Amino acid sequence: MKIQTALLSVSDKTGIVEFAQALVERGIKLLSTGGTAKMLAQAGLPVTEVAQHTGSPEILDGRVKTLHPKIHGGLLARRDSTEHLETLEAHGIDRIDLLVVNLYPFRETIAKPGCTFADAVENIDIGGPAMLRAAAKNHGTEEGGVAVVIDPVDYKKVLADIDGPDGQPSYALRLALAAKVYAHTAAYDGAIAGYLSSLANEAPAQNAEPERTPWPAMLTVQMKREQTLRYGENPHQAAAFYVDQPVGAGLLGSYRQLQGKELSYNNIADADAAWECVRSLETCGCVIVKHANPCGVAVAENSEEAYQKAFKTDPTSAFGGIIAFNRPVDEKTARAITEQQFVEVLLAPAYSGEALAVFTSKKNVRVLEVPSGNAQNPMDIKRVGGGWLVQTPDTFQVDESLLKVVTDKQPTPQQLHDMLFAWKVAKYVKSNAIVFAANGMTLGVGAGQMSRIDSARIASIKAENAGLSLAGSAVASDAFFPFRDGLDVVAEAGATCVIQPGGSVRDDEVIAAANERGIVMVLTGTRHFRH
Ligand code: 93A
Repeated sequence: MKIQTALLSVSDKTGIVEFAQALVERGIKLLSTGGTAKMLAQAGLPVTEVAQHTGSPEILDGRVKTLHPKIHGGLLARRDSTEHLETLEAHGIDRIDLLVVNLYPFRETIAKPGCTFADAVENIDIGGPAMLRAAAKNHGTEEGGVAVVIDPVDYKKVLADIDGPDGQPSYALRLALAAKVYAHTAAYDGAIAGYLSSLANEAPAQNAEPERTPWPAMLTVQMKREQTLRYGENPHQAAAFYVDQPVGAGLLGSYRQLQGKELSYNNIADADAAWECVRSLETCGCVIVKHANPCGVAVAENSEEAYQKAFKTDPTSAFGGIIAFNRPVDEKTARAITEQQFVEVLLAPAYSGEALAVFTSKKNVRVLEVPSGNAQNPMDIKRVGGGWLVQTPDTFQVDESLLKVVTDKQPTPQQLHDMLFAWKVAKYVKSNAIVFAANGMTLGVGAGQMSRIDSARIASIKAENAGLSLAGSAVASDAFFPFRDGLDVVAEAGATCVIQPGGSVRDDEVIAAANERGIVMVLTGTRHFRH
């Protein structure tokens, strides 16, 4: 069925004049609402106002413009039903074969600072979604149906099909466009529900039960597609990187890529792990990450020294790693990295011109600048089948005043320093995490094991492989030792002080073991699981 009539009613008027012009050139009659019609008429295009077409003027400040049987009948009549088509005839209703609508900018409106409730409500589009849903429902069959366009990027595809052998949008295109519509209207309604329920949570009725959690009943997130990625975690998975709107300075989403190959999905995930860890260090530091776990973390006088120390923890794993700094990178540091290892991604708040010149010789290395800032994600979100798990981020920090010494032996200032450093790193290591450290440098990292004792064993084996001595080192355990065996392993390896949350039913047994071995143990009272 050739397209006879198109209805155009758009808030985002990008490309609409050119598209309408192309439709007119193909002999298609245009119907349109107030603002859109005005724009088309100004461009010299023949257009009939919907109000004139239906014989009903726009009323209630435009709240009712297209809600009319002449519009919805024209969209909804089945093209393969003689009865439906006869009904149209009987009522003098024209078929509408192409619908071009995009909605009142509700999400953009509520994102504006100072948006009033009245602004928000007036930007809830009613007539637009009604037409979109009607047209999408009637996308039809191979023979014919309604094509519905919600996104200006699809204008070209529709024209290409009209110019093709069928003279109308193909069934495949109509189906894809219909699916896009329902996804869009669902998200649009979700945003409205989220907005209203957030207000409902803000102002509880008098004498109402207090809210037990700060979580809104509906959640709306604003994200912009920053980048379509070549693939996801694996080549058979499609992927994209979406960035919060607005994104806070200091968070990975605010990065600027200065050189190098396109970022991959895994690059971004690992870069985030490295960046979050390095920005938690107060003094000049470096973090090397592989597969989302730090394989070397160090603090030092300058970035170059910090890098050399971090590299020493595990030179084997550092190969192909992601390296993050919390201070500007200079030429010396850049040279140390490029001469010593293969690196996938570099992150720092700034680079000197000389450092950037060094990296140009390694043109594949992705160099990211992340502006300084201390924004935090407002929430952590994890996808599970059919839902999302939401939590506040793990921002809790212990300091010396919160530590409880539980052994006979008291820590020396150096031990305290080493334990707090190891503890800081352990927070960024996947559970079960065991981290050996001394003198502002990790010595062995055991990550992601299902039993704590295995993490302890792995951490000490790694130190041995890297030729590092654990004698006199500090150990952090991200959660309590359920039995004394894990403690025995780290003490055997040479650790002389241990920091851990405590809270196991066998704490007494574990503390007794520490006393027996003459080592120091301090409890934080808080754990840092990371999954
Ligand atoms: O106010 S509405 O909810 N009631 C309607 O009947 C209606 N019909 C179209 N909003 C309605 N629209 C929307 O108007 C469209 O979704 C589009 O976003 C906008 C285009 O208006 P104009 O052409 O006047 O700029």
